Amino acid sequence: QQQRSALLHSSSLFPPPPGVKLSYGTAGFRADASLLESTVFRVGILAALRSIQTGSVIGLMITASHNQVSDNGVKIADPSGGMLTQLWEPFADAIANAPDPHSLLQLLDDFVKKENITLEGGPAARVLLGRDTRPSGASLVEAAKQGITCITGATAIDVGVLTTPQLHWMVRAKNKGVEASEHHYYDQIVTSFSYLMDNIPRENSSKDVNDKLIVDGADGVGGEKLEKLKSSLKYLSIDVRNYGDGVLNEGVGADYVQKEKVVPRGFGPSDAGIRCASLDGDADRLVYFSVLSNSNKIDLVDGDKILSLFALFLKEQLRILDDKANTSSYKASLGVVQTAYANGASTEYLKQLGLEVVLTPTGVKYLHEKAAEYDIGIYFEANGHGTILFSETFLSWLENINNELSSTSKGSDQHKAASNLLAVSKLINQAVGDALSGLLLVEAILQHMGWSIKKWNELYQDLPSRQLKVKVVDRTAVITGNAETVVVSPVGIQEAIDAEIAKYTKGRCFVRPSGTEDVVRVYAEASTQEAADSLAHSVMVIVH
Ligand code: 16G
Ligand code: ZN
Repeated sequence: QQQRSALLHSSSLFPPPPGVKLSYGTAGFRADASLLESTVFRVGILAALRSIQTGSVIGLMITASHNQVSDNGVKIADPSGGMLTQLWEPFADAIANAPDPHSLLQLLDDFVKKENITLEGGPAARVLLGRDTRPSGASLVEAAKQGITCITGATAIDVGVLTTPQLHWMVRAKNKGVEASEHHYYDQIVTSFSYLMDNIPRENSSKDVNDKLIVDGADGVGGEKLEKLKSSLKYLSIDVRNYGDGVLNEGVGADYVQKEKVVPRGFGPSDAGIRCASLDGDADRLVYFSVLSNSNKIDLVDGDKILSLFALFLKEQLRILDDKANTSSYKASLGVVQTAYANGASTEYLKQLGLEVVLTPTGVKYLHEKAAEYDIGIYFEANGHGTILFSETFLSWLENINNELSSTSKGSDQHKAASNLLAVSKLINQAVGDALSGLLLVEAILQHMGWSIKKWNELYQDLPSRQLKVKVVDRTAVITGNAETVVVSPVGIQEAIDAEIAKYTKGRCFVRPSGTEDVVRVYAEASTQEAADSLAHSVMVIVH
């Protein structure tokens, strides 16, 4: 009863904006920040309920990633540090859109019953609250706290300004019962990075791999954090630009660089030849690029190429480890997960390396789930979001082998391979794609290989591609199948698209409704840029 009146009272303080319908979408609620207080308050309640149900710490992150600074958003991290279970998404939609406190309470009542959540006498809710650098973040965190603490016994733990992956990492660490502060996060990535750097093969350490890296911080949290972190990174000299003075995501950041294929603000022709990287607004995406001389154009090294670099390195470490004679063998499964946006040339390259490649629909939750099926699952979206997942079974085998090798053949190639793999599993974020730890892994591997960014970029040549968006009356009318590669409904559309594709050499094209914007997206690829443009345009006409 006390609980009910607390909920009724607090929710009356956070009325939903009239006439706005919000949806949890691919990656949480996003909207103009001024519309979000009520939603964030309600997601706070939801997070507390999820914490009670799972008996674990839950995360709540306030961010709108690469979107403009006036937007904001909110999403939940589940006990594993991954995305909120998809089973709860419809409920998140329902409570966000409940018109008044009474209907909200009714929905909560029904949901608590349906999900068997014990509000009294069970475990108390604990929710970690993080936010990016958006000015609207502080007051939204307050709204979230109000929501969380409506639930009797619940605690909101404000961890301040963090990157999205740091918050996910902390949730995961807390639930594993290990040290989970921001300091421990840095400690873990710096230690494993230094370890990998110290293990560099001698023949490569003398090669001329530039140790200089310029990073575009998108004027967001990632740039700010990296600027503080960089002094503890051995063998790497990082020049961080856009770490907070300019407007977040405006002409900067991984999304801008990847989509526009031009230099971010603060970069220019004088940076030509130097390795550059760009983070997005909440530092869960990473792309590399090099500036072309005498222009504002770039050579983009996207998520597909980061994935290829990781895959190549891990495959090699596994091969070396497999050569061992004195250890019990374990056939580790290595799988690669992409979406339909992966450049066709990358998929072909990975398959030709002998790797198993699978496609899933767009959105981290789908890729992550698939990658978790392997001993080592590498996933990346072309836009730069991705990570590497290691299975518990494989990791404990690896720990044993590493110990064994360190007593029988310390310093051998096998021993190094085993410890490199262990270091990668600690460096790379096991909860979600993380631009900071991804960047350090790229840097370590480039040094291992003795490769310049140019050499890396030449692994394969991207096929020219074009992306367009189309405003339609109802984007939900477009239903896709087979990892978004075909349109299932309305009927007839796919046949028409196929007929267009058939006109082009290496033609590939698909359409899908966006999960974050009210548009249908078209992606086309072909052997020349003109052909890719023209294929995209003719398919746009079909969808219109
Ligand atoms: C979200 C997704 C990202 C996806 C993008 C697609 C997460 C954390 N983020 O940003 O993975 O690439 O949406 O947007 O899942 P779209 O549906 O508008 O094309
Ligand atoms: Zn992001």
